Amino acid sequence: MLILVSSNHNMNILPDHITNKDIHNIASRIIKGSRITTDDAMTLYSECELPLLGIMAGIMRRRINNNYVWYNRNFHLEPTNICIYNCKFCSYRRRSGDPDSWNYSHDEMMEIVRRFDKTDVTEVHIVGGVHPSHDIYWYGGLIKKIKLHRPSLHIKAFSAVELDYMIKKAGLSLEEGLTYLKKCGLDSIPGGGAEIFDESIREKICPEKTSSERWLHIHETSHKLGITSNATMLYGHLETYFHRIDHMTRLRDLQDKTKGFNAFIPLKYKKSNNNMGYLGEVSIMEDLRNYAVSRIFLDNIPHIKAYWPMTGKEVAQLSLFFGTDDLDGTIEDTTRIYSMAGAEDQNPAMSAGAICKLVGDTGYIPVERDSLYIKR
Ligand code: V47
Ligand code: SF4
Repeated sequence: MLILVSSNHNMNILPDHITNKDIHNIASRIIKGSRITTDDAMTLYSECELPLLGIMAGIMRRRINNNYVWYNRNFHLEPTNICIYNCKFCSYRRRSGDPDSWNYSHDEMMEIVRRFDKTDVTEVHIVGGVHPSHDIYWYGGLIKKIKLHRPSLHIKAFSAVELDYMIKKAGLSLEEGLTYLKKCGLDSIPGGGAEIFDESIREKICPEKTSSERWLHIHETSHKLGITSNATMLYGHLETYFHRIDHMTRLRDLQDKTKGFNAFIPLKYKKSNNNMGYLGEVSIMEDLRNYAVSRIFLDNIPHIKAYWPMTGKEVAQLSLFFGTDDLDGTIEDTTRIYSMAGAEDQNPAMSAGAICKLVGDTGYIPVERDSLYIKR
């Protein structure tokens, strides 16, 4: 028997053949609604059968998100792929002058924004390389123009790495820089640049980049200023389960303090066209395991996002049975980050109707949201 309700109303979700006492114990705590520890997370990662992980993550996702799967109508704006850094996993960055590099002017980007004028997109996601010549006033000017043109468009912009550079370059404190951008029209911050927080792994894969401590401090400061954000985790490269749990622990601790994270987005390392390709990629089973453990562990972050341009549509759909509840958005073929890293969808775009069908086929209920997860 798979599911049985005992006389003391403590549901036993374990198949009879699971005899691991630790897993029994963790499952009963998940059912009761208690938080799992870092040791529990290690046990789940390394010893728990995948179907059972899916059941436990399903209990968590229903508690937090009912049977809903959230999506929005959005497009990306990627100002440049020229970057002062050279992260080893990055397939996107180019040197200035490279024929594959781009560096759009404000006018060119406003042209992209205007392309969506007659459509019902609600969000623009702006992220790109860290260009040495662009300062906070250049970025502030851009988002002011977008807001002036379309005030209702939510601007989710600039990874903590871009923010770090532009704010330092201007000689401003974090509070001053973020307050200035908020006044220009910044509504929320995406989750990029987190990679993996463990300093020894970070040193190997992106040594020059904003430190983990600074990344967390930027998000903490933005939360204090009322700017909510997302958090990512790049996995499937040199890190071990220990490093993933450390990463999520730092996020869970910060979220306990600020409650400013909307979503957690695990990003699987993709091997094409970068300097770490020799590592290959982890399996889809590993993706599902990782989604499930993150849903169970991060009990205080409301949404776990399956970013379909990275996973592919089918894995995103499957992940809904392993704790994810958010599929990001329609994207409108406006991002290059994952196509350049070898994602199967080279022109990522999905209509709202196609997203609803993809979700509906699983039995979950698709819900269109705004950028702050309010039903539209
Ligand atoms: O920080 C770069 C990742 C991130 C590769 O907040 C790679 O809603 C895998 O942050 N393989 C940027 N990943 C994208 C990002 C993001 C994406 C979707 C939604 C949101 C959100 C944020 O892309 C980088 C890095 O972790 N990345 N190269 C690669 N080869
Ligand atoms: Fe630059 Fe971002 Fe690529 Fe790193 S991941 S090289 S910061 S564009």
